[in-house]
Amino acid sequence: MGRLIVTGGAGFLGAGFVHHVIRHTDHHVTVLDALTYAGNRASLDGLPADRVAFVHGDITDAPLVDSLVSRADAVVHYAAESHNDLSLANPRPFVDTNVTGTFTLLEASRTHDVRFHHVSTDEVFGDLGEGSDAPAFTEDSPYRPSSPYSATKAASDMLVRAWIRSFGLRATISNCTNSYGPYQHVEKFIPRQITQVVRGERPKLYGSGSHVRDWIHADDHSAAVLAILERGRIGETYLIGADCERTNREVIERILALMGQPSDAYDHVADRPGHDHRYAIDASKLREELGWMPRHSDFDEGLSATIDWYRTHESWWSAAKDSAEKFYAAREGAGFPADTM
Ligand code: NAD
Ligand code: TDX
Repeated sequence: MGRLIVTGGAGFLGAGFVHHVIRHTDHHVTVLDALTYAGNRASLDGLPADRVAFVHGDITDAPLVDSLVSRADAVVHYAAESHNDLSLANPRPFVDTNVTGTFTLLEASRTHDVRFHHVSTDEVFGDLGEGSDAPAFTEDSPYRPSSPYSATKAASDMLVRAWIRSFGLRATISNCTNSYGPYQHVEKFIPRQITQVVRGERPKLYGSGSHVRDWIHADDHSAAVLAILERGRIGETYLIGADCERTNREVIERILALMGQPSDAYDHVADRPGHDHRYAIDASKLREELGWMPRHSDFDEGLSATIDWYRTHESWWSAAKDSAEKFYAAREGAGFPADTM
């Protein structure tokens, strides 16, 4: 394989993947990242300069993308606008980056016959309904995205499938569940609640908190992507998940307990419009074909380590926390979303 381009490598999962690749392989990596509000160069600190290069640029910049891809052996595509709440406030950048950006990368990869791996989400399948004991999503589940974010991710998956079928692009797709761990932006659920407690504020639970997410540690997600990149069958989609379903209420209560707070020291706030109720993934294909297994299967242990990381890396998240909380406060001040209170 050799020379990888990792798009979005200054983001949560992209940075985690670059660290994973440097630890476990001898590949060289070029990170292509626009350093939006979600990117942080410090997430790449400590990596060897002779194996990791950083290019500050946009995946919609076709000449730049073409020039980088022409010198690569594979593209691992993480870059995206990734936050559902922001996609409800302003969907435009989601279409630009997630759809047009993916298209730009696909065109360059087809031109230069470069192996492509597309990192996507379980949210493309929509949700399993309230109180549902419906079986988890599989690779054959129909696409039924709910939010502007998940709709643009679904669109990008469809583009990749079309480039495989129509142009013979050597590509694979992965759809993973909610990931957690170090370097995750503080707008997201788990780091938002941990950093609330660190700052002496109360965690914020949307609606009743009965919504279910299927959690996986970011390092297990990275290991799965690497296995698919190196050993996955071309043209195939693999679902990634670690069988760790929890309600949001349970997760907040665990965070509070692990941080020495009373388990009811949180606020219920207005629900997210169109809030997906439950996600769950059946990762049998990945486990059986590629022998992948999650290593961080103890959720409490993973949460404790993540809490320690945020406690000891306040300078990494402090400025982002101020702006994320301004966004949430403005939204609540505007009565968001009045009709679902
Ligand atoms: P993130 O928001 O933390 O990081 C996104 C990165 O992409 C940032 O560094 C940002 O600067 C960069 N970026 C954004 N627009 C860009 C552009 N136009 N050009 C170049 N770079 C750009 O996101 P994340 O949580 O790390 O998610 C990464 C990928 O994994 C996304 O494709 C997401 O859909 C997918 N995914 C995430 C999760 C999760 O739980 N976080 C789960 C499944 C799949
Ligand atoms: O303050 C909060 N309170 C709360 O109850 C926040 C920020 C979220 N929530 C709820 C909403 C969701 O049910 O927690 C759950 C998780 O929320 P997010 O962290 O925003 O994640 P989600 O919307 O589930 O999407 C995530 O997983 C799939 C990532 O952000 C996506 O990029 C990924 O594709």
